Amino acid sequence: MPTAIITGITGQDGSYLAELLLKKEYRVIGVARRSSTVNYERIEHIVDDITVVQGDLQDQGSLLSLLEEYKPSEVYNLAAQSFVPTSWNQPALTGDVTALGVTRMLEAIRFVNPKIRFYQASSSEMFGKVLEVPQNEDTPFYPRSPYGVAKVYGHWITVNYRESFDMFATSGILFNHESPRRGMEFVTRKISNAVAGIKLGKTKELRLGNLEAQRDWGFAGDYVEAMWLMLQQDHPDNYVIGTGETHSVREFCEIAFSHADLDYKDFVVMDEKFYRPAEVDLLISDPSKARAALKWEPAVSFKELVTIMVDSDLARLKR
Ligand code: NAP
Ligand code: F7E
Repeated sequence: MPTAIITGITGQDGSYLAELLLKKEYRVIGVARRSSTVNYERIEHIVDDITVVQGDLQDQGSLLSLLEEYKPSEVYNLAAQSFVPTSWNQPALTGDVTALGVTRMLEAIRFVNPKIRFYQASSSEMFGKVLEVPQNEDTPFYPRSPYGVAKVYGHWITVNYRESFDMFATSGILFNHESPRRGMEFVTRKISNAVAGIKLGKTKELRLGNLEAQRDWGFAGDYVEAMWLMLQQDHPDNYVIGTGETHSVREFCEIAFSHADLDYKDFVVMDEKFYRPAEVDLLISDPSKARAALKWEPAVSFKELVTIMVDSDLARLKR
């Protein structure tokens, strides 16, 4: 039975990846940071099938101990301060966790067992003010937030440990992926939750920032499959993962509200508060390398994703 360590187990992707690895008969060790209240909402249904251990990307010793104790063959580094607006309010913390945290995990692997296969959760935010459309593995980076800058560091330190120490260190450059488990502050979940609230008479309006921003949105359940596939290859590499389609926040609103027989124009209010100091206007992936090398394809379409999220929030709020 292979053992995998997942940092960020309490997050959206951590929960889907744990489900996938359990199906593949892995022993799953999920790393959660200590908090005063337990935060297992996304993993409640599998918590008895995995081992949740305390650890923190800000604490080198905790990472070393974990690797020594559980002897994994694969480490998936999904933990991060991942909300872009927070990265302007807490830029140093974002750098410490999202950038330096990667080095701490790579160092722990180098000391304990450099043969461990390592996955780094890199991001399309690294492309930022895009220098090429669509974006592939060779597109230069131009990050537009402290989060994007931290992810560029995380990406390059992963590549550097691969080249310096011959480690199996892979970087998955994933475009936005969403699900009913997405955090409430991200725009897709904010919209699906508001649509459900408005439909059920609990909310009156939805305040949003830039409706024209365009993203390549896929379903998180499809994307964790790509993470696993990357670590099953003969060699470590970098892969872009996305749908190859882009849609605006406005389009997301149109589909989400109309799925509940509502018109978004009656409820969406523009609010300067949600504009960013520097915006990423357009992201669209070229995932042809992943398609060819990993035989990976997303299964859920954009429209399906929107309706799955709205239906899930409607069901939840009705309960
Ligand atoms: P998420 O839901 O925000 O989850 C982040 C996880 O990191 C949470 O479990 C969080 O724990 C944990 N964490 C934060 N600080 C930590 C620390 N100091 N030590 C240990 N754990 C810590 O993010 P996600 O959407 O699942 O994304 C997973 C990864 O992929 C992240 O690295 C993200 O930046 C990256 N990514 C995401 C997307 C996307 O569209 N979802 C796209 C590209 C890349 P708490 O629950 O305690 O906060
Ligand atoms: O914003 C616009 C906003 O916060 C998407 C993270 O997982 O994906 C995510 O980062 C777009 C932006 O995600 C609101 O300006 C409009 O252009 O849902 P988001 P993100 O910033 O793309 C990448 C790939 C990651 O790696 C990150 O970790 O939507 N937008 N109005 C809004 N965004 C929010 N949050 N709230 C609004 O009211």
